[in-house]
Amino acid sequence: MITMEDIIREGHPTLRDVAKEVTIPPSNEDIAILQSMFDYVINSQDPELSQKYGLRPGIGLAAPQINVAKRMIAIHVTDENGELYSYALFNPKIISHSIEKSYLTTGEGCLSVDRDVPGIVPRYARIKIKAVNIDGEDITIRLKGLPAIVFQHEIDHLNGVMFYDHINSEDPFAVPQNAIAIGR
Ligand code: K2U
Ligand code: NI
Repeated sequence: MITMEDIIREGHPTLRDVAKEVTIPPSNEDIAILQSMFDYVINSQDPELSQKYGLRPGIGLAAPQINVAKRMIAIHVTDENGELYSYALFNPKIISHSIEKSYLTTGEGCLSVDRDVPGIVPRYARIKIKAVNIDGEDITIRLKGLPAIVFQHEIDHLNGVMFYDHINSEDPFAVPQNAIAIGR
């Protein structure tokens, strides 16, 4: 079971690596790793388990965050309309995106960052993702709102990008032109 001890923190070089594609069909080992990441995201959102095991609640997790430089992400998030987006994916890729941007009004955090980094994190408002699911099947997903933001945050981790890399250093609270504000 993944706990906070397994999650590496900023300064660890793996967080700045470009993660490697997972060979498809996935090995039993890669399937087990991805399942453990998905279990973390689910467990961390359970008040009892998160308290019992000291888990920081997460709506997403990327394999580099557990020091595995492979292209795997787990996401479990409900959007503003109460629709659940629950995925454990290999080799996710953004194949198209809107020009329009969006951002979380609260800013972003990260399980690998033990400090607040205030500021607007501009994201694409809408994205289309191709990936392979844990059963080895190709899938395509269209996303907007908070789920789109979470997927971009996790895919950034696969490319060695941290959320604060996107914050405008001159004016951290500058709102990107015509961007959509997303509440949590
Ligand atoms: O990758 C991670 O470190 C998990 C991140 C995911 C995240 C996605 C989008 C915006 C911010 C963070 C967080 O720890 S999950 C914590 C959280 C919970 C509810 C809403 C936003 C963030
Ligand atoms: Ni993160």
